Amino acid sequence: MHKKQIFHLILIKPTHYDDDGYPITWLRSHIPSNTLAALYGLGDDCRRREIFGPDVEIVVKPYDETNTRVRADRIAAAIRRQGGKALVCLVGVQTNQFPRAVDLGRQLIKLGLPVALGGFHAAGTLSMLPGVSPEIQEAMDMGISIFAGEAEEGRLEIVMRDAFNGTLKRLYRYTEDLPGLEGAPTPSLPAKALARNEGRKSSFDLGRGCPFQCSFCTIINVQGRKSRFRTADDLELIVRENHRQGIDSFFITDDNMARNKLWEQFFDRLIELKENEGIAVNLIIQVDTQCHRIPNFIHKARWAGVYRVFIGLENINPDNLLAAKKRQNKITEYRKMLQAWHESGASTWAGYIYGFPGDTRESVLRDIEIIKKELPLDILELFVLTPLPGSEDHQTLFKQGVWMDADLNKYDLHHRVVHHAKMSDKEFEQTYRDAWKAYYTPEHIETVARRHGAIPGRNPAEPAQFMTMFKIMFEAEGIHPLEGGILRLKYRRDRRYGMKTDPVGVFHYRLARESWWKLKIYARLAWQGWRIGQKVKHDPRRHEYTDLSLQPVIEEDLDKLALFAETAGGEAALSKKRGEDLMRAKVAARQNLQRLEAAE
Ligand code: B12
Ligand code: SF4
Repeated sequence: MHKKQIFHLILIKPTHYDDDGYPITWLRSHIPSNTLAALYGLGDDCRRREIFGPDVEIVVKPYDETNTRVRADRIAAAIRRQGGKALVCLVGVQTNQFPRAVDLGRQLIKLGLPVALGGFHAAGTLSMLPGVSPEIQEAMDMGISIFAGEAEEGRLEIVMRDAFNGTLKRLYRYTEDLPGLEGAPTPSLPAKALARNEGRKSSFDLGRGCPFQCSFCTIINVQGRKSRFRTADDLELIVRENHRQGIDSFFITDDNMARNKLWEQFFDRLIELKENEGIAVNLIIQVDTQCHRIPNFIHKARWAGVYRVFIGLENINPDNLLAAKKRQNKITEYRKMLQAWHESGASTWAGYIYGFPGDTRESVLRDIEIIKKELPLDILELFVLTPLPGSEDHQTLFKQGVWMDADLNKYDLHHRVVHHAKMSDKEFEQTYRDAWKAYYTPEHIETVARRHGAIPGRNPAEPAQFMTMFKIMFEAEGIHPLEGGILRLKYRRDRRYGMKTDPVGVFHYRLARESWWKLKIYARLAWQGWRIGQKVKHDPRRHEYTDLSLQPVIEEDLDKLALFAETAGGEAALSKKRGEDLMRAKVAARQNLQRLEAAE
């Protein structure tokens, strides 16, 4: 029988280096990469359509370096063994992953494999900066093909065809031409790859692009300000395909589900699948701070299966929000919005950006205390305000020639890469660490557990466990908790290009010492978190618990809250809100009068 030729499509989502230069890889990661899933879906579609004809079999293999050690030599050896042609794609490369991706590219090219690299760093830089930036030029000179833009509408196919014909271009630029998503091949990953994630979760996106203009954000300059969406049929297909593999838990990666104009159709379709066929899903979504004002949004989200929401709170100081052009965030709505989610039984996780020009050590630590006391929030994710290539902030600093750290590995929102206007570098970094510590105290973990314990049916041990995991990642692993996982893996030979490889004994001695030190922190904090959870769970009076953050929002009392009285611009925000409320009341009264007059 005629043997088919193989075309190997290798998809690698690179990780980035820790401060010692070792790739951050785990035995199990928390959430699968959506970019990897998106490209796997597109590659699989090319396989099904037999784009190289019936004599060529396309084999697609995904690697997520956050949960799998990537060995360039083994990949090359496997391809040699099976024969055929290949393309290695380094996918979804963010700025902080660019150095690692290039190091992998260097190894793969040396082994004779064609390599293409795409993702937010390439797309963001090429969209916002003049010409081609030096690190991208360097990668191209090394032989890596750079892809900037999105891969739908046949673009991955173009790159694959060029690789097949040995005519890969140095640069593929689609930044100005954003593809539609309706009916596009949907994100998916094989069950074997998903099994490397804790809890067998998968992820997908239902929309891309955002109409807002936050100056720190890269999304608008890469995915555009016009939103593009998948359809409810696409969603159903994704859910059914995954359900067949036993996967019913998903992270929908859209930056803001509440701004997706099809949100109701999506939720309705999921509710139908649940009620009519018993296909029930568990969902994590991202929303904005105004989502509770959309009639039925929270109710339907919960019914559809949403159990956790990521909220782009960003800051509680209106002056900071204004400086970042995040005008849509109204601190006057934060409490109502968080209460609405909390009462619905969902878990609330919010991002908080630190490092605005107006921030001081005192203001930041005070804000953390206000959040703890007045907002019913579970997880607070602190991020260092970072001029990410692709954002307006980065473009402005670049044009002004302001110093920005040249080490892209640090652009993980967990390191300082610029100087702050009011704090020294040392004070800035110390304040960041102290802000994390200030939120994740045992007392506050207990408070959050109690807030959940007061809701019938909620397990208070759950938030205590999550908060403890965040604390452990920060304190023991020294990384941002969003990059965390289960059991860190470290390999002597995988150290960052240009850093020395430690001799066998030295590396293992250091690893053993470090592991022992970490183990002690894990044990102490896990025990502490478990005890808090159990204490609240078994408290017979837990349903009676209440505190200021859970009290109904009474308009007249708003100015008593530190959220408005003590934050920069808080009072102005409150009086603006009252002005707007007054205007709305006046318009309503006028309309009412007109109606009455018309009736007479
Ligand atoms: C979901 C998400 C996460 C999830 C990731 C898990 C998951 N399920 O994917 C979580 C919450 C863990 C996360 C964490 C972080 N994230 Co994040 N995240 C996102 C988000 C919201 C969606 C990513 C996504 O799936 N996009 C859709 C995919 C399909 O688009 P894409 O990646 O661009 O890929 C397309 C094209 O680029 C192209 N393509 C990509 N690669 C290649 C390669 C080749 C060869 C080709 C041909 C094409 C191609 O094809 C794809 C399909 O069209 C984006 C914002 C956004 N809207 O994209 C931020 C974003 C990617 N994250 C960002 C950052 C900074 C981080 C963190 C460092 C922050 C932190 N400290 O938490 C960490 C890093 C963790 C890590 N190891 O990745 C930044 C990156 C900016 C930059 N220039 O670096 C973004 C853009 C948000 C922002 N702040 O501006 N993130
Ligand atoms: S930060 Fe969020 S709301 Fe702001 S522009 Fe980016 S995606 Fe839109």
